[in-house]
Amino acid sequence: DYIKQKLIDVAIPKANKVRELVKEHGDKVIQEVTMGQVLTGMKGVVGLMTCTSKLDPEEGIRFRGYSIPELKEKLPKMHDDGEPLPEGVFYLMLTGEIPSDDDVKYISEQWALRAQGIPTHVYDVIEALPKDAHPMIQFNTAILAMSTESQFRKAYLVGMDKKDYWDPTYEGVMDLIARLPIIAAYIYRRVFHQGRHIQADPSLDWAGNLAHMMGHDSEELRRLMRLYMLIHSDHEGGNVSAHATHLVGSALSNPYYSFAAGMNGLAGPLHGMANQDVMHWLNKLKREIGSEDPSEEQIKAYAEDTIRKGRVIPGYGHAVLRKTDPRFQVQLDFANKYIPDAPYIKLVNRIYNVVPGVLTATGKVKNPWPNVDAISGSLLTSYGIAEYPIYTVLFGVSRALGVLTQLIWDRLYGLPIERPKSQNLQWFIDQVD
Ligand code: CMX
Repeated sequence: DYIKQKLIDVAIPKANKVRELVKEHGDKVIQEVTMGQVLTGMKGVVGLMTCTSKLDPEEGIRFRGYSIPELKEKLPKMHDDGEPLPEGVFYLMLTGEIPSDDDVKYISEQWALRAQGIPTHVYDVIEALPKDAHPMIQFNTAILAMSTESQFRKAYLVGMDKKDYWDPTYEGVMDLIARLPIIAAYIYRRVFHQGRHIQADPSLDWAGNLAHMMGHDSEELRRLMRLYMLIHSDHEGGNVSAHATHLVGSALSNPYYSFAAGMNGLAGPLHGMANQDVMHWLNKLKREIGSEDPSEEQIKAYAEDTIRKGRVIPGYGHAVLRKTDPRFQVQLDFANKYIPDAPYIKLVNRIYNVVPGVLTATGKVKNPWPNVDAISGSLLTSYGIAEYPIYTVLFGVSRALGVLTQLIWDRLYGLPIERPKSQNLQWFIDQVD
């Protein structure tokens, strides 16, 4: 595997640098932290080192320095006018370099190969769950069940030098990423298509295959799936799914345990489950107004009512972003290119015209603009994937690319167990007395 050798070459000087920073500059003060920051979710507190991507409040996400529009231009594609292959962003996050067509092809082939051989007990575990168990319950259970395959655990038991931990981690990560689309499609077909499963087509790319196994085979939908898998792949280190994966991984839990932890976080309504909740909000709006085509005035009144009832408007707001999420914008561009007249897209646009004003008027929402989840479900629905509970699973398949790449890097850097200090309420009171 030439990628492994490449990784060693890139990583050794960086790992040495990390050791040097700790040893020579460990006492350097880098930040002041306020009481408010600690008590409101540690926003802005630099407590993690993540190299796969970085989030700018105004500009949005950059993967190893490249914005989404830049990636659309630079990463290899299946078709010139199509979307970049997610294999490419994985390679970029892993090695720090823009891949060639051959690199991307190699990863596609590796994943197709590694996708084979999911043990039968994983399917048995899924089948043991009720069909109406939320797909995220089934997805996360399957991820844990797959951890019987962990190379890391086996190698650790045999006994291994710390500096080699990254190697079985890499193996586990590659296997896990390769297998997630099969698991996601299996759950989708089990729950929503009477268990009529569709075999993988090893000649297809990773995301195209996912669309195929879900039973949605149009070229346009494959393109949408490639885009979806690209843009959800990473969002810096402090978001719940990335942070949870990293935290659990810091105990040397294997990639399956670590990723399952991240996915349990993604299943929360303030994080990845928001994409499903947006659709519920939107359909309830239509039902309550009694129209398939609500006006801006009607949407405004409905949004104000949501706020009055003490609820959040899903798909809007962000803990870091302070502008329209470029991940929202790129999906809107896709919709405008292929399906500008789709009713759901029209509705998304109308909501976009109204909701930021409603949120701003509350005087407390720090970011009134749409995030990635404000449109993803409407796009998928417009293409016939109208089973909302699968949306967070799709988000999860994509998120594996970033958080698991970072897990390999955590091992390459030799990062230790994470153990921040906590204090009780009296301690905080004492700080101001
Ligand atoms: N609708 C209503 N109120 C909102 C809001 C929204 N979309 N976004 C923020 N607020 C409220 C907060 O609930 C908070 O209210 P209180 O002070 O009464 O508790 C206040 O505005 C300040 O919050 P904030 O600092 O602006 O936002 P946070 O960093 O605390 O939370 C987020 C960020 C994303 C959880 C929040 O904006 C939200 O709940 N949005 C809706 C859910 C959503 O779309 N989540 C997906 C995010 C992207 C992802 O991870 O997938």
